[in-house]
Parts: sequence; structure tokens; C-alpha cells
Amino acid sequence: MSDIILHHHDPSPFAEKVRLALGLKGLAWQSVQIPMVMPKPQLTALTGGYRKTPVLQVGADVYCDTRRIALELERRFPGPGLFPAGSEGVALALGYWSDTALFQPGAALSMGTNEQIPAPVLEDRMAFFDFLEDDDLCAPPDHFFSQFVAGLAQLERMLADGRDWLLGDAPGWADVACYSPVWMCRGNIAGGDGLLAPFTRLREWEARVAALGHGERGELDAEAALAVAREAEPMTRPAVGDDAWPRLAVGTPVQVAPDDYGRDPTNGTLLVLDADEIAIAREEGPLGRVVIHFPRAGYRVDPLP
Ligand SMILES: N[C@@H](CCC(=O)N[C@@H](CS)C(=O)NCC(=O)O)C(=O)O
Repeated sequence: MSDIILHHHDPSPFAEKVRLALGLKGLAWQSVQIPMVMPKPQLTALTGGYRKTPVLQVGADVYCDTRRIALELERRFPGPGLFPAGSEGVALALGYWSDTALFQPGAALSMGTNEQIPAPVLEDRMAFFDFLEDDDLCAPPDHFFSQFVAGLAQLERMLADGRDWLLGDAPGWADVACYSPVWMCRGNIAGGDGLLAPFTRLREWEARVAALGHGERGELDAEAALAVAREAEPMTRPAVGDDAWPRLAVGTPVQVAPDDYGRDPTNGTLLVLDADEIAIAREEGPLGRVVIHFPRAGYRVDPLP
């Protein structure tokens, strides 16, 4: 059985990035389906509170957020690389653009125009997505259409010289990250196919990204994933840089939370803090010692009183 466990739900566009990254690398992995709304007792037992989708688990190490997951997959399985031709910095920056400029209006449209979304999911996401106002879904969705289509036009322009992939000759993180809201558009926005129709190069690129596939997927029960964490030891060594902000020592009790939306905190003791990562250890509960990893960008770490 593969050591890589992805906690996700199939409709998640953020999870689609990671499924495609696993496909690009040709990896085998285990899929654990998590609920689309709270409560998510088995996921939060593992993460200590973080609830977003997806989360990657390897043994007793737990990786939150697609940015952290991408960097960890690259560290563990360097070839084929997610950042060809030195594209890591630009790819991560482009990923941030996609998560905000493209995903946010796309999420508003998917909730405002798609009547198939179950009421409990709609209610949960309205409370969760801080970038949406309650009124947004009552107003005509024209503004969000304008922003989403502006983002699609930008992608078309990135492909204007006839290149196959956004950052050069090989597929990478930039492609799967920017593809994610396009995938959401196809399945979830009413009239989504029509929005994409004028963008010829984008549609050809979309087919190439989809063809990366999802690697070799197996299915795993959430309780079995928790047993994996219980039986494993985390593989993370302490490493806090002298110049990391805030100035905290290994072992300090801290709280970590996203600084954008879905700010559910996770408490633990500090283990790693540098420009790329925050990792904390948790010892409580039936799982024993677990280390939870977050990206540095976009996350707050504060000492607990
Ligand atoms: N910055 C996070 C964002 C993840 C995110 O917002 N995921 C959405 C799903 S696509 C989510 O968590 N929705 C609420 C849920 O699944 O409970 C990442 O890159 O992983």
C-alpha cells in the first residue's frame, strides 16, 4: 500500500491540483473521502483543527494547504519535477494569483449560479469564504463573471506564443494550480462551457493538463488512515531559524491558523519555522505524536498565553 494518503472530497478544485500533481509524478496514493462540510471529526483529529480540503498525510506527518503539499511532494519525489527549469518562485506566485484572482470569483459564481449545490454546503461556504458578502449571491453575478473572464483572458495571453505549458516546455505546478478554477468552471458554474469557448489556446492547454491524470489511486477508510498515524513516528526534525519571525524557540506552545478564510486554529508546540514552513507537534489524544505542517506564506503563528 502507498504511504501517501490524500484526505479530500472529489468535487474540490484545490484537491484537483494535488490529484494532478500526483498524476504528473506518476505516484500511487490512497484516497480518503472527507465530508464537504463540518463536522469532520476524523480529519480534525489528524490536523488538530485545520478543516480545509485537501490535507496530505504520510505516516504521522500531516501537510495542510496545497502550497505546502506541493513543496513536500517535490522534496520526497523530485522527478518528474513540479518546477521545471527553475520555475519554483514564479509557479508559486502564479498559484497565488490563481487561488485569488481566478478562484474567488469562480467560487462566487459556482455558488451563485449552480442550483445543484446542496443547501448545507451553500450555507457552510457563505460562513467560510470571508471574501464573499451575504449580498453577493443575491445580486446579479455580472461582476463575478467579469472578474472570472478577465482571469481566463489572462491565461489565454500566457499561452499566446503557442507554448504547451504555462512556464515552458514541461508541465508543472503552475499548470495544475491555474487549471483548478478552470476545472471548477466546467463542472460547477452554470454556462461554464460557454465562458471557456472563446479561449482556444486555453482549451487546448486544459485538455493537456487533464491528460496528466491522477496517478494510481486506491481507496482508504478514514479510520485506517488514523491507525497509520497512530502506528507511525513523525519524521520531522526541529529547525527554527534565528532570523524567523516571530522570534520563537523550538517547543514554544503556539497557535497556527490561515490568515485569509476558514481560520480554524491548530495548537501545538513549535518544531519548524522558516520562510517556507511552520510545523508543530501535537501529543494529545489517541493518535500519539503527530506533526502538522503549514506553509509560511498565508499563515499566522502566535505564541499561546
Ligand atoms: N489555501 C488552501 C485553500 C483550500 C480551500 O479553500 N479548499 C476548499 C475546498 S476546494 C475548502 O476547504 N472548502 C471547505 C471544505 O472543504 O470544508 C489550499 O491551498 O489548500
